[in-house]
Amino acid sequence: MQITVLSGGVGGARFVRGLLLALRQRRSAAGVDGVSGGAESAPDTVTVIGNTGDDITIFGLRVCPDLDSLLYTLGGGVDEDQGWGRAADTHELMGELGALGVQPQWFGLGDKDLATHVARSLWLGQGLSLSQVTARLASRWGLPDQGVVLLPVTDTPIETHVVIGGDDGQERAIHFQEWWVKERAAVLAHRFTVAGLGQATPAPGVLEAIRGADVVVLPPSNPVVSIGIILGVPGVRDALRGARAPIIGVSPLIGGHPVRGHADACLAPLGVEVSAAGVAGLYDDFLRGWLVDDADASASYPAGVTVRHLDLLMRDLDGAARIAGAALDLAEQLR
Ligand code: FO1
Repeated sequence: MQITVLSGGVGGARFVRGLLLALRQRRSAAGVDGVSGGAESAPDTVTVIGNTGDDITIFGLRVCPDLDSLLYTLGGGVDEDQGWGRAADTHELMGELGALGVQPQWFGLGDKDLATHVARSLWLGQGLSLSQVTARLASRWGLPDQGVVLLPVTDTPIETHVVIGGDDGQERAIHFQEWWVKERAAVLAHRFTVAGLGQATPAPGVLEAIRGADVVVLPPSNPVVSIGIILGVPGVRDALRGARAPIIGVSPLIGGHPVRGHADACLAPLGVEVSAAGVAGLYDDFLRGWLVDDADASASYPAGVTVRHLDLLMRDLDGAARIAGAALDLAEQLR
């Protein structure tokens, strides 16, 4: 199977890790070798299209938080408690920069994590595209061995900015990370803008991965600042509308609350109801199947979308595999 996933950071990465387990379980139940496939069966390929709107340049280094959460989680190197950054990292460099008075200090970069940003920035500076750089990093983390191809949604630098009200009553835009991390999304967002989006083109392989997929999955990532940014790259939404594969989404909201992150603060400026039904409405021009939590079973969903309910809390890897398996089952029924 060719499975294409549109992903943000932490939630998307944990979902993809569960998806890989679900695929291994299915292949083993079917008596087929898990990773490489047997002669009688081609291996599964999971292409992950990652959001790059969260990207930021700090200390002259290009940081791609969602791509890195995917790399570290799938590669077994993530800080499991945070869901981002490296496990058992130290913060010597940030400490020294702080002692020198270098700002910002609100964005915590561990020493091992910084190696990724140094390498990425070096390679970008040498003329490699973000896709090429991401492929190198993916090899370091063993993604190809797992049948995973990680693509940034675009090689064009894009950055999500949040328009907020200033103390003087004038609006001003701040970088998404400043709003998300420094302000904890507690400052009212008036709207989101994405610098560079108008000129952005899908990275090589992105549209092909959508058009050629057997199933496209939207994991429980933020519908506005993760999935919404991917959908905003010219050509991506049209490719989804024209996809031959069923497109299955997993609600990031349970009982009207985000499982993690600040999806509620992101939906409010759009005037979208903070609910599984509200999020489904954002995708109703291409969505075929929608997984919601048992708590949201009785809501009314867009016509033409097949809804299934289950326990959607991804407590651990097995839970993520169970949810990913339900997405594959629903795709099978809709194919
Ligand atoms: N999230 C935080 O809450 N605080 C941080 O200091 C922080 C630093 C950071 C550094 C690298 C990285 O890849 C991610 C980092 N994150 C941090 C997570 C990130 O801000 C967000 O969770 C995502 O961008 C939203 O998907």
